[in-house]
Amino acid sequence: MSTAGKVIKCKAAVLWETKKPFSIEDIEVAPPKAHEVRIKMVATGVCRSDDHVVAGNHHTPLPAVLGHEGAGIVESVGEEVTSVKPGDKVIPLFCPQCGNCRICKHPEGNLCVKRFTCKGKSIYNFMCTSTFSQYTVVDEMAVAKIDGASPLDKVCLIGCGFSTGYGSAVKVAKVTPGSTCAVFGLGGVGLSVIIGCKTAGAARIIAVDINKDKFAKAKELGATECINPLDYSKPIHEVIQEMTDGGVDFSFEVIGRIDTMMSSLLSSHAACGVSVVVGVPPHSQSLSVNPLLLLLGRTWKGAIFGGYKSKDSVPKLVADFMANKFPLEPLITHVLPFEKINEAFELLRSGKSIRTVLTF
Ligand code: PAD
Ligand code: ZN
Ligand code: ZN
Repeated sequence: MSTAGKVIKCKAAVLWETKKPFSIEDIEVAPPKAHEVRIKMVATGVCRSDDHVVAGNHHTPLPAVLGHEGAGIVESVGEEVTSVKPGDKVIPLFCPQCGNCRICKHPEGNLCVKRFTCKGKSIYNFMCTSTFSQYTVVDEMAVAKIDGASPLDKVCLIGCGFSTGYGSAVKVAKVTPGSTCAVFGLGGVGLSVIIGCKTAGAARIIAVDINKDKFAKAKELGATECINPLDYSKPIHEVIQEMTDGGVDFSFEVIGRIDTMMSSLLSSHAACGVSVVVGVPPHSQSLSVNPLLLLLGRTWKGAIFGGYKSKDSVPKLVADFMANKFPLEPLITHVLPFEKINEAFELLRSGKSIRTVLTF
């Protein structure tokens, strides 16, 4: 029985207000309009950016269906959709690529400006994706077709955490062979930065976290040293400067805190270091910086989604995963049925999980 053209009633995890659990509700998902695609979700990761919304650190209109690290199968498409068809395996793109705006045409930029004008406050829309639902509708510019043989319960991480971390190392920082790196924060995104640094040939990768339980996995993925700021009486950037003859070549903040963004910046070498902001800071907090920190030659930058143009890059990243160029399995510590979404968030908050994949 075809569902195309009909409203689909299904289960979704609705966040009614901040600082409250999700509730699994019956929602109605409208058929895709022109240029839209309706997707049957198969798996979705749980990312700290979702939890920033629950915690009230990142504002989005509520009630909403969150989730932005998913993978699924196209159920039906609206008029004029040409890049995907029913039955295709796809990854929704929280950082869309319209292909026509100024940023999409820029050789490096990836924050398509069209996203800011798409859609209103509808309950099914968060970050253009809303993957915490059995079905979701996205714009065609926010969906990428991927290899039909790919395991959706793994490649969903390419929808956010993996690509964000890996791209931050290989594409944004452009880590060089033989270099020294420092990675602050060893969650799913930080560990993906480590995978990227290793792939790029870094000689030393210093992993920094206040939860020492994260160190074993960081070492497994390529960290050469692991340090806990709580073990030192002096600031951690001074420790790193001493370990590295003045600072690392590349540093990454992958936590989302103002203080660690400064520690990461100061850990990079004053004359040649590149420091990348990956973590999402709490809204309306800012840093004041002495320009001397940059005047001597440092570079300070940031990017979302690893600097990748999403629609072009996601299929290639999936192909690279299928060709064993990088692993995703070590990042997935838990797999739970979708209904246990609140358990997945508790695992993240308690530091016990890297990525939990929810399956539908
Ligand atoms: P996570 O919560 O799994 O990992 C964060 C890690 O940081 C944990 O291991 C913590 O123990 C550690 N940590 C916390 N506080 C400190 C501290 N003071 N010093 C050292 N370590 C600490 O998160 P994640 O890996 O899912 O995401 C990390 C950040 O990246 C988060 O802010 C998220 O919102 C952001 C993000 N950004 C993008 C992007 O496009 N830029 C995409 C996805 C996620
Ligand atoms: Zn994310
Ligand atoms: Zn665009």
